[in-house]
Amino acid sequence: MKSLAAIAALLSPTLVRAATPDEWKAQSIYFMLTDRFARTDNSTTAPCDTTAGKYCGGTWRGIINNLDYIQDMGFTAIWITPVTAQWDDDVDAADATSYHGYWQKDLYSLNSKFGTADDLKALADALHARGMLLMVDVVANHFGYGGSHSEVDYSIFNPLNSQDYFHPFCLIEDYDNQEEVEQCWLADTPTTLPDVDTTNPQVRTFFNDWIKSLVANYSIDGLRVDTVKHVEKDFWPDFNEAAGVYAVGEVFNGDPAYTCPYQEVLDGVLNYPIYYPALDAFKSVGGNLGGLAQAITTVQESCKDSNLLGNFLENHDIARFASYTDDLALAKNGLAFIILSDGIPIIYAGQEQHYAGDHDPTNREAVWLSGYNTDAELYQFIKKANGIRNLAISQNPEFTSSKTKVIYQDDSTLAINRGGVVTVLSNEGASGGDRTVSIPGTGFEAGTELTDVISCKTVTAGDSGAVDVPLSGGLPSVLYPSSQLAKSGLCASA
Ligand code: ABC
Ligand code: CA
Repeated sequence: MKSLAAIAALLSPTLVRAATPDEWKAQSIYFMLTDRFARTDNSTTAPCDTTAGKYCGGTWRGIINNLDYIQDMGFTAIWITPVTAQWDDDVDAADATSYHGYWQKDLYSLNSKFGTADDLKALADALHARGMLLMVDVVANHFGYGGSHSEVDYSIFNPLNSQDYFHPFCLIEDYDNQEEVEQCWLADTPTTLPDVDTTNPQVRTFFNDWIKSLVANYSIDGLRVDTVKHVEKDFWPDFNEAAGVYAVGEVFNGDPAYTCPYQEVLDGVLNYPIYYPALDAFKSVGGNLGGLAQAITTVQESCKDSNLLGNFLENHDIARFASYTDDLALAKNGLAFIILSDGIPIIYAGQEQHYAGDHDPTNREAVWLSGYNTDAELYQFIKKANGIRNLAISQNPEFTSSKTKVIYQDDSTLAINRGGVVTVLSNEGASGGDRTVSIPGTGFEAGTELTDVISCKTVTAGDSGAVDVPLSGGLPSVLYPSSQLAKSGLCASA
């Protein structure tokens, strides 16, 4: 018997998608702050001073207008910042504002700065019509209020309209004290973040009912869940279940022993455990590739399923990659690793334009100011890396479940094989010279012609799958059988 969801999907294929964790394994995600990606008027000159912390005018309609830019880079999904109504929705406060969307006051209303309910539904429809998915950011840990903890008027919150639904005030100071991390408040003045008493059964019912309706009302395919480590673990399984879609949680901690256990209560977590070693490997010439090789194994062993983790090298909370180094070859190696190793790649809007903003709030530059330049070097690189990943997924049903194997490593080279895509990474940077590295055990049959989809040069696999890989200018090499590139649009095959 077909499930109701399956019948509904048949009746309305573009409206009902509710994607499962397995379907998400095959996606590649472009993440944006709605306020900073695109405006309804399509302006590419509207100023946006990141340090002012004000709304810059991005909207859901703006995203709809620029989906070609995202899809042509090879992305199959987008993640947008929270959609709920905010404490200063219509007020431009003297201080920072809620342009990021993490200061909610009403779960059942939308942030009118970004558009109407119809606009949000139109975004889901526009994505689905392209075969793309919508991931929305949600917050259960706190609400937001302009003022200090002692000034909060709880009656404006919906549906948690009473102080009884919140923890008494205390500020998180010791991030090693888990009880404090869960029960105290994340921030206070100028904006305070009243911490929800998520142990209260009635509160749990509120959240589970809400998430179910949000996903249904706006045809949401997946969730990015904020501040997961600030809520007790046993809150999450029912929440994830009520959502009925893949959920990837934010657990801001680089230690796999701390972060991976959260994958027992949510489908996935953001891959902070691989972020730090990946940054150390590529943020400077001569970076630590051995540490990254080690981390690949540790994460595979510590997390329930490394292919359900969300991989990234940048986001709105951390310094952008280009703030460490403007070396494009290093940036390309970092991107190749994030896109072609275990997990679901997440690229933060502006990364493709090599934006160099440092910490919050300067890392939140408006993408329109780049003019959506599709000739940008990293735009074209991401397009290739996503392209080969999407091709491998379409040709190899095992790709999304296969695990990255480290097949070679020396001081300046790290070679990995995931699902038949061999990626040879370098930490030499753009001034790296020409060299040839012999990579053993690539898994390719002797005599197979391989194309490096980055340089479009070909090599032939030797005995036992050993390949002499030419590297130049510190660029990564991504090897795939030439015969399988036909009609892919990669290299000369277009
Ligand atoms: C605003 C200002 C900031 C100011 C802050 C107090 O107020 O812009 O300059 O510092 C939203 C907005 C922010 C805003 C905050 C607070 O709200 O986007 O602009 O900051 O009003 C999520 C979201 C984030 C969002 C919120 C709140 C949560 O992604 O955008 O912020 O809804 C903690 C939380 C994490 C949160 C992050 C911003 O803060 O756990 O959920 N992100 C350590 C701690 C982490 C901590 C992190 C950053 O510092 O362990 O818990 O994250 O403060 C590694 C360790 C890590 C360690 C890092 C630094 O080093 O393994 O554990 O992280 O080695
Ligand atoms: Ca909490």
